[in-house]
Amino acid sequence: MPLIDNHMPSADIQALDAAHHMHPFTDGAALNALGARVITRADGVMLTDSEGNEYLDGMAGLWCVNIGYGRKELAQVAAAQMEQLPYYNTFFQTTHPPVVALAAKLAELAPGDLNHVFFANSGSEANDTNIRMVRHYWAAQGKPEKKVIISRKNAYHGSTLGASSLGGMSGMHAQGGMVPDITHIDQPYWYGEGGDMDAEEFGLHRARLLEAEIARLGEENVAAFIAEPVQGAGAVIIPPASYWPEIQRICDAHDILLIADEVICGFGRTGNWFGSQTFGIQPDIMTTAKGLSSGYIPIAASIVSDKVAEGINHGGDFNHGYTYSGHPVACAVALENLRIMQEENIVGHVADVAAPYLREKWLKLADHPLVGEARCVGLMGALELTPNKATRAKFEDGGAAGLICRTHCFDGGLVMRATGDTMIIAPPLVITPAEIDPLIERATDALDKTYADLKAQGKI
Ligand code: PXG
Repeated sequence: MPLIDNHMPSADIQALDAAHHMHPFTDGAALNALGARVITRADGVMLTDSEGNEYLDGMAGLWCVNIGYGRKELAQVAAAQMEQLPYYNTFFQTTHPPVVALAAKLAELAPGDLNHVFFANSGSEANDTNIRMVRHYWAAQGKPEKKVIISRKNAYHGSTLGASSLGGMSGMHAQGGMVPDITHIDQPYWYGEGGDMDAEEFGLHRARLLEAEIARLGEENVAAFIAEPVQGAGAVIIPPASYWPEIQRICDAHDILLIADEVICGFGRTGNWFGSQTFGIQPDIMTTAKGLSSGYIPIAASIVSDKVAEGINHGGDFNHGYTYSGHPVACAVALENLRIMQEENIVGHVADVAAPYLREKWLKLADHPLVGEARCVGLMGALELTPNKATRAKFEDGGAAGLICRTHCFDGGLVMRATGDTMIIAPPLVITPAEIDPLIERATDALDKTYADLKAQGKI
C-alpha cells in the first residue's frame, strides 16, 4: 500500500511545503525561510522526524492524542467501517449504527442529564453549533432577545468566525472581524493578573465580573456563558478553587445557560472523564473534540442536557448540520478509542499514577531561577518564565524567552509548547512514570540552556 512517507530528502519536502502548503497560526514567510520539521511517524509517546530524530511528544499532538500513537485497533476499525458503510448522512429520517452507538456512549459517560449529542468535525464547528443552538433554544422559549453570549478574554474556542468571536484572542478578532452579540470578561489568571490579591479572593472577584456583565447587558438579553474548565491554549490557566462554584451560582441565579468547552479538558485530561467533574461544574452543554477520537480522525460533539434538547425539539426544525455530522467512520473510530480508554482504565491511570507522579516533579521546577510559577492539573501543566521570580515580572520582549526555550526543548528531544513566555505540556494520557522522568530531565535541561542564553543577552 503506498504511504506518503520519507520518500524524498527532507529539504525537498520542505521546499514543496514552502511552495504550496499554508500553515495554521503561522507567519508563512518566516516559516518558509526556516523550513518546517517533517514528522513522519509516531508510536506511544514518541515522534520521529524525516531525519530520524526522536522526540517525546509533551503536547499529545495538539492536546489530542490521549491514548498515544500507534494503536492499530483504531486503524482496523476505520478500515472495516469504510468497507461496510463509508458514508451516510443523518439528515432526512435516516441514521446508522455507529452514530447511534457513539451518541449513547457519550450520554453514558457525560455527567448529569447531558444525554443528547449533536456531532461536528472540529471543536470550532461544535462551538459554532453551540452559538446557534443556545440562541435557537431561547427563541423557541419565546425569548428571541436572549441571545448575547458572554465569554472570556484569552479564551480559545476555535478558528471559524463564530468560534473565534467566542474566543478572547484579540489578534484573531483583528483579522476578519467578529459576529455580533458576544462579549468578554476578564479571565481567572492569578499569576499574571492577580496582583496583591490572595488567589481565592481573586477567583471570586473574577467570577463576579460575570454577574456585573449580566447586569450591564440585562439578564433578559443573555443566552449563555462559555468557558473552558481550564484554559488550554491560553496557557493552562487553572482557576482558583473559588472561581467555578461562583460562576455556577451566577448562571443558575440568572437563568443563563452554561457551556463548558471541554475540547481540551474532556476525556481524561484533568484526571476525570471531564473537566466539569474535576471542577464541580454542571453545564447545560459540553463542547468536545480532540480526545474523543484521540485525534486519529476528525470528530467533535456538543453534548446537550435534557432541558436544552427538549427546548430545541419544541422549536421545530433546527436548521443546522454538516455533511459529515456523525460520519460513520469517525464515529466507529471514536467508539473504539473510548472502548480502549474504558478497558485500559486510562482515566484511572491519569488520576492515580501519571498525574500524581508528574505533579510531584513538575511543581519542583518552580525552584529553577527562570520559573516564576509551575502549575498543573491532571496531565496539563505550565511554567511561567520570568526575569524576576520575586515580582513575577514579565520579559520586555514578551515571547522571545518562550521561543528560545521551545527550540532548546526540540533540540533536546522534547516537544513543549510556548504560549508567549509560558511553557506548556499536555502529554498523551498513557505516559508512564518511566517516560515522565525524561520529560522532566529534558525540560530542566532546556530551562538551564534558556537561562544561560538570556543571561548572555543581558535579559536577566
Ligand atoms: N475549544 C478549545 C478549548 C480548544 O482548545 C477548540 C475549541 C477548537 O477545536 P478545533 O478542533 O476546531 O481546532 C480548541 C482547539 C494551541 C491550539 O495552540 C489549541 C487548539 C487548536 C489549535 C492550537 O494550543 N485548540
